[in-house]
Amino acid sequence: MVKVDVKYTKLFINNEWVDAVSKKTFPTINPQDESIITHVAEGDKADIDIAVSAAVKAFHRYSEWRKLDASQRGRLLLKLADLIERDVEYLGQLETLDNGKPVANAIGEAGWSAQIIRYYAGKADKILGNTIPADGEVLSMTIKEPVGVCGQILPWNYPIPMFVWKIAPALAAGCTLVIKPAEQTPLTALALAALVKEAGFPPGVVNVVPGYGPTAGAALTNHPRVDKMAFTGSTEVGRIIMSGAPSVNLKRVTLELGGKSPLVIFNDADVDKAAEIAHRAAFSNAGQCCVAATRTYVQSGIYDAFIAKAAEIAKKRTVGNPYTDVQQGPQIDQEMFSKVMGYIKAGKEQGARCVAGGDRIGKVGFFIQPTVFADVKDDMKIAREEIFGPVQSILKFETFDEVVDRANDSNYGLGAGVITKDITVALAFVKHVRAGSVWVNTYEHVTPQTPFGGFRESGIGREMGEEGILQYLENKTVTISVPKQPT
Ligand code: TXE
Repeated sequence: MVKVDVKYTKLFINNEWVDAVSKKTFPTINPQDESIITHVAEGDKADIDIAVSAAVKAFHRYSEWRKLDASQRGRLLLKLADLIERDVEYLGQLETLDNGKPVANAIGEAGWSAQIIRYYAGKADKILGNTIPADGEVLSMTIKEPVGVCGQILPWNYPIPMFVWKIAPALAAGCTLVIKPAEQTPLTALALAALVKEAGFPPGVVNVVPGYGPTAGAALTNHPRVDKMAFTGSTEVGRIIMSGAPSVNLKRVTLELGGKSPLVIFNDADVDKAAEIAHRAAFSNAGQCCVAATRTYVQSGIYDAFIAKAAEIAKKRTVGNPYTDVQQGPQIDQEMFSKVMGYIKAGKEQGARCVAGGDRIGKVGFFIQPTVFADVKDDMKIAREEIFGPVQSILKFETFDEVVDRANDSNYGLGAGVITKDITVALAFVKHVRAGSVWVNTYEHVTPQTPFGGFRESGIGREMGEEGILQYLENKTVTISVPKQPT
């Protein structure tokens, strides 16, 4: 077992490390062996109130933060990116301890996060308004201003990238933040908070309050001084935030929620390549990925060959100690482990054909075999509900129209993919599928430059790219009297 030094376990408010007002702490668990890594200060309403006050003060019009030039905000973000890169190995190892993902992936995600920060650093002084040829004797223009104090609630599946997706556009825009990391993975958020301070962000601009959802998360959501909530997590909690947050003060809400994304493979695809893409699309991050392609539709002409290949790849997938060279670590916690095992049981009971995996691995730690179900029918639970584990469901189809209808028959609409050599079929699929991201002959290619988010119950708003920063800006229309002819 690798020894990782856990340096920060307190709340981060006003650039200081403080205990919770209640002095309470909660344990964070190592999913590899179910041991307690450490105890972390447990924020609650009282702590959220203090953190929001700090963020409100930091947003005051004469605060150090508000008086910075936009380009200086960009420079602070660039410094933060450099510090993340400096500590990339440590951050990755800490992430693996808390989350269980393979350390190479965790380090890769930390490095990628630095790139995301750089993208938004460059945007800080390129936030442009318009001049508008308005009717009348006026000059009109728009100014884009930061939305204000933002609450950001994070999930546990990609703790470092999720922290960065949230803070980078918000800070480039000039907002101040209170962040609640997921209770399963508070450690890297706190390590990143230390880097925020080291980079030179003024006190109160970024505050991190670990704690539980119904307490700290709800207090943030319902706080009247919070101007906007950004949330990534389950559709169930997304609904709570959507109904709760605006009812207090009409705060803005953006949501990145669950999915049941279809990947459609046509007869003309290279079976081996398609099976590899589909495998990564279903199993990356142990299937704990909002955009995981959990409905693999395969056309009848290549169906049997595809299943044989999909099962072969899944059986070769290496699962184990995430500090070693494996492709998959444990699931995040006991609850998710039990939930995923329940779906595997349901798949078997409802008559899907299990062609790989189907069981847990070992007796300690939340490890699950990469599992492939063939002959899945549209009404089975494993075809309809988000499993969030290493389970691939393969369904057979005959025609284009049939598969598009079936792909769209979901309340979700996060991602979709198509694999074909026929550009006409690919573009028709792009046009007709209802999803926020559509990939052609690839999958889950997500970049800082491209917006990400969902249709329907997969979310509201977009993160990343130009759209990502717009979610943290308000539009101010300015109209100035300018006579057409001076008197
Ligand atoms: O999510 P929750 P959980 C999906 C996935 C998974 C399911 C449940 O299907 O099986 O959600 O996972 C905070 N007010 N995704 O239970 O509960 C919570 O503390 C305010 C998809 O982990 O939504 C945490 O910080 N906040 C997903 C965050 O919400 C509340 C990633 C997410 O937790 C709250 C994770 C409340 N009442 C799970 N209750 C994705 N889109 O990538 C909880 N929270």
